[in-house]
Amino acid sequence: MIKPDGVSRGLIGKVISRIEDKGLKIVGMKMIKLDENLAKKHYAEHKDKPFFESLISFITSAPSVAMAIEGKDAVRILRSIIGNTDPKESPIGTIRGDFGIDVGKNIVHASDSIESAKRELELFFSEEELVKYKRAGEEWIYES
Ligand SMILES: Nc1nc2c(ncn2[C@@H]2O[C@H](COP(=O)(O)OP(=O)(O)OP(=O)(O)O)[C@@H](O)[C@H]2O)c(=O)[nH]1
Ligand SMILES: [Mg+2]
Repeated sequence: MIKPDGVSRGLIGKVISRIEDKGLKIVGMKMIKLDENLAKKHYAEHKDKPFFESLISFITSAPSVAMAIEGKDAVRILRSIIGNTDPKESPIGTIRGDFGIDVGKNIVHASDSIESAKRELELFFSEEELVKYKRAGEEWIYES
C-alpha cells in the first residue's frame, strides 16, 4: 500500500515502477481513503503501542493506494523492496531508504507474512476485484 504521504508527495508512479521492474504482478489496485474503522482493523496488532493514535490519524489523513501483488516469494521480496520500518535505518535502494526520513512517514506498507497478507487482502479487496492475467515475459523472469 502506498500511504498518504507517498500519494500526496506524488510518488505513486515511482513505487509502482519498482514493483513492476522487479517482475512482480499487480493483480488488484485501488485508491482508497481509509476510514477509522478500516485503519484500526488494518493496524490492530499495534493497538496498545504508544504511536497507535498518531498512526491511525496519519493513515486516514489522505488517500492511499492499495495493491494486491502476486509472484514467487512476493511477501519477502516486497519487504526487501520497501526496506526497514525506519527510513533512517533503511538502505539506499529501498523505497523507504530513498524517499523517507521519519518512521511515521515511511511512504509504503507491505504485509509482513503470508498470514497477514491474506488478512489484509480480505480487508481491502473482494474476490471480484482481483484479476488473473499473464504478464508478458514471465518466462524471462522465472526459471520454470
Ligand atoms: N511514531 C512511531 N511510529 C512507528 C513506530 N514503530 C512503527 N511505527 C509506525 O507504525 C507502522 C507499523 O509498524 P510495523 O508494522 O512495526 O512496521 P512495518 O511493518 O515496517 O510497517 P507497515 O508496513 O506500515 O506495517 C510503521 O510503518 C510506522 O509508520 C515508532 O516507534 N514510532
Ligand atoms: Mg507492519
